Amino acid sequence: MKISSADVIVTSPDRNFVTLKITTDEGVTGLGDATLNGRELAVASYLRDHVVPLLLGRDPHRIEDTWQFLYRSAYWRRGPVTMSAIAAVDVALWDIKAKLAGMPLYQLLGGASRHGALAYGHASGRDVPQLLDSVREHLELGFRAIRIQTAVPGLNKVYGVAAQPGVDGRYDYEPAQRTPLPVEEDWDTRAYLRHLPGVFEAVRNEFGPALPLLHDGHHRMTPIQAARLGRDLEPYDLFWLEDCTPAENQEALRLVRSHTVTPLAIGEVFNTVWDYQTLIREQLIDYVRSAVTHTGGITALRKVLDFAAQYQIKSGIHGPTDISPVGMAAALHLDLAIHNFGIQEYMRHGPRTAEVFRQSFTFTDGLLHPGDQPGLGVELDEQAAARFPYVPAYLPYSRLHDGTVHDW
Ligand code: EZ4
Ligand code: CO
Repeated sequence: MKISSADVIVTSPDRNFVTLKITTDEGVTGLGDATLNGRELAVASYLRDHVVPLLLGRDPHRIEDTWQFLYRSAYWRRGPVTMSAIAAVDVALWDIKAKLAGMPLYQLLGGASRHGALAYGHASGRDVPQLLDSVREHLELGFRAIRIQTAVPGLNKVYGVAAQPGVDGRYDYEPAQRTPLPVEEDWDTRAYLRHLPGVFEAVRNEFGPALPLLHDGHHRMTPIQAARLGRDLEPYDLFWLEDCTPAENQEALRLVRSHTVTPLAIGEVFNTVWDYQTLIREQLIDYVRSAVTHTGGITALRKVLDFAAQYQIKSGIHGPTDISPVGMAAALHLDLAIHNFGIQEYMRHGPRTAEVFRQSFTFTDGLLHPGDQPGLGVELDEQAAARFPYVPAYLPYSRLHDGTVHDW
């Protein structure tokens, strides 16, 4: 069997998505998610201009060989654009292999290790009453673990807080910002550090000690600030504190870790195992946050997670709305199969996204399941996709009150 064509489909139903569709000479197709939020067309070009010509005529069954060929023959190592492109090829080939086997993909990864993947939803509020309402809405939707993000007094707009409560509980707090320039937000770490522990106290008082609560620091703290926040949040027993520092400097986590027992999660902007080497070997984190789609696909992320498993570190696969339903499905198959599953992030996509991507996953009693269709269980409606052309969109960025650019 040979790969006879590979097409890159860019569509923007509720936000921009890039999808790779690989077709074999026997007519079997596979899908991979190549979406890199805010830099979408770079991956589309990497695939169209540099990867698709290499795929034509190859045996679609040779997933490991294709992965190594694309990684090593590029000469230039790593990076989000390269690794997102390789991930899309990898996932599309797994989709094809599972369809040919007549099995849902998780069966080829070793079969189910659990009934479903515990998912966490995103609650947020501009003040505490609004946040408590948002938590209640998520509990009513069936979530059994909840991320807490809040506005900070004195700041106009803060990461993770919905501009307005969404329709039927769903919201995009950072919709593909369809503006010609990135939106500017303001930031003040000291104000944030003063405010956040009281918010968690209010949430615990309202919902009790059992509900798993998460929080995303979104790369904004220095190591000593992160150490203090982790310590101050200990009474509220977080499931995790995510991205407490910009973790390009892996050694910084030694300092955080030596001061707090709040569990730490890191890695949504990482793209290879090398970004985790010190973090995993020295047990400086508790959860691996990588997306399947930005870390070289199922083949590569599985290896990172197997490495992590030797240190009792678990998965927390990235699942925001900028991962397409194809990327989410890949995550769910991996979640179901691996032993060291931790939790799965789940922000629900908008209604137009569901018109373009026909999905077969389920969400029951707080657990996600990828379904039992052969392959990934996602189909792309190309006519629907064509109705939503690409719109340039940027992630926001932050400045401090004196105008200094800060990490967003
Ligand atoms: O801001 O995916 O934990 N989730 C996150 C996300 C990221 C976006 C950036 O593209 O931090 O919401
Ligand atoms: Co995050």
